[in-house]
Amino acid sequence: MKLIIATPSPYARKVRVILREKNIDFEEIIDVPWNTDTLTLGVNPLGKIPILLRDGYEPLFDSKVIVQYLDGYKPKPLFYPNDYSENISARLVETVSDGICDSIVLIFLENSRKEILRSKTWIKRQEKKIFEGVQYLSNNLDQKQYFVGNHFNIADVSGFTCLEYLDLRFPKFKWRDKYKNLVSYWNIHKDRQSFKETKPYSQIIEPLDD
Ligand SMILES: N[C@@H](CCC(=O)N[C@@H](CS)C(=O)NCC(=O)O)C(=O)O
Repeated sequence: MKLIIATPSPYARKVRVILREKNIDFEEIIDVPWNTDTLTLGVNPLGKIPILLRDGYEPLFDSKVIVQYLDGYKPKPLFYPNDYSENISARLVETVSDGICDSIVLIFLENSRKEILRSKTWIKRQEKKIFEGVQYLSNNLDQKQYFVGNHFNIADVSGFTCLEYLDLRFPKFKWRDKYKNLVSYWNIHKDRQSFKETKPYSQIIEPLDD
């Protein structure tokens, strides 16, 4: 299997972590999906990474679809819990974490436009989603070691990845000052090998002209 990724991407990171946790052999191909020569062309009509390439089968895209596929391909350890109620709760945490990352990406892109073209109202709208999303994660976690149930699953992969994406792209928020339970959580999980090997870092993207 091959996985097309971008090094800062939190969505790609979810899949990169889970492939490692499941001990599946794969090759990572680094792309910059925002650039004109992106490898997503003709592979994902939405032009987004992550994309999982499998010999003889159609490409899979969207982190949730890929993780669902990997859970079927190699069920142990399972990332979408079998228990119905845990499954829904874990998907909610994943949805909020991904949504926070969506807003961070939108702000990042808005800020890469010429200053005169940037909309403060749009940025504020996205910031509200980030602030309320992180509050949701903190309330949901409470003092637990895992977001859902008593095992590491998709909720933890998404939640942890989201926190480190905040560090990379939205450090001015300083979530560590306000959410001590998230800090304890981050400390518990930060040395996990799959997280250490996939720490996000920036890429150079082509500037947006207009
Ligand atoms: N819902 C998608 C989101 C993927 C996504 O937005 N990827 C970004 C990189 S962080 C991308 O490739 N963006 C390129 C574009 O929108 O043109 C998932 O979970 O995989």
